[in-house]
Amino acid sequence: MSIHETAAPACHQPLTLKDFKSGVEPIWCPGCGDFGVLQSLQRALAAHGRPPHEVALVSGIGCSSRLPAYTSAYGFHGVHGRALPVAAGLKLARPDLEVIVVGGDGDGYSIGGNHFLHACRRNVNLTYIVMDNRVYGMTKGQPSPTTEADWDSDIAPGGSGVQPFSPLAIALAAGANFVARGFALDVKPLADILVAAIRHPGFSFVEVLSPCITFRPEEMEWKKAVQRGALSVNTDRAAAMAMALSVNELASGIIFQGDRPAYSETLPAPTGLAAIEKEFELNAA
Ligand SMILES: Cc1ncc(C[n+]2csc(CCOP(=O)(O)OP(=O)(O)O)c2C)c(N)n1
Ligand code: SF4
Repeated sequence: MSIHETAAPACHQPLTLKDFKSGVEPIWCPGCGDFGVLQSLQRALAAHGRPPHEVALVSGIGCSSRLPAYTSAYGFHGVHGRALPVAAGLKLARPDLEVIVVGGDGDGYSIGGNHFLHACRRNVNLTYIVMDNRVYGMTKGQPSPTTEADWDSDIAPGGSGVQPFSPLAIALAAGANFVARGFALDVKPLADILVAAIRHPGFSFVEVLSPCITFRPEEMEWKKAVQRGALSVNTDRAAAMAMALSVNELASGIIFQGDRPAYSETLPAPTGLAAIEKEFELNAA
């Protein structure tokens, strides 16, 4: 365990993946990569050792954002693109909860892109998992900010012509304290990454390549193409950024573990309600 990790709290009963199942059957298309992410997260939560009632999963809208309903942890299925501010509020109000945010690339990088930047910058102690299938699955196949410029589809014939961005580079530039990429069908390695992300203080970002078998069946080729372990852990942000910009976009592993203090540790000491009221007092005279 590195000096930056928080220890898993002691738990009397060893937890298993089953403890994190809700009994609700996923309605994802058979073969959707999100099944792998669900299983990895359930494994990771069991390994982390906090019981379901101490965990809250927050999501936006999209196929991937349905994930909280499939676990026994608390869940909040909110508004498209707004999961991160909801989760930050929850974590600040209830620091005792393990708060994990999940969603898609459309949800997090497009409509929620602004929140993504500022969540990295604020560094509230959250774990953010993006199931990146490079498409809007739920709304039937529009290109997202990670879709290749020349991806040809009925909705964007010949491709959108817009270059995708690198979520890892953006997270690093904006200040995320832990950055990694996993592959949905590598369940065990992804679970290991998620445990490390959950235990790392501050804002942890895990980009997961999660194939959409319905609108992007060619992504099943990722099983062969993913470059496992091609990312290695940097503690220097500039070195991590150089790696993020130079490696293959299908490279997986942990790329950065930083030591920024989490937002709650950088707040000034509370002054109390009376002092705040005094500060805003209107002078009647
Ligand atoms: C404010 C708002 N705008 C648009 C939508 C329509 N909408 C629902 S899900 C979605 C995109 C889903 O794509 P993504 O987040 O990548 O998730 P996926 O379905 O691929 O898992 C959109 C545009 C919405 N529900 N609310
Ligand atoms: S449309 Fe794509 S992302 Fe949505 S459930 Fe089906 S395979 Fe998964």
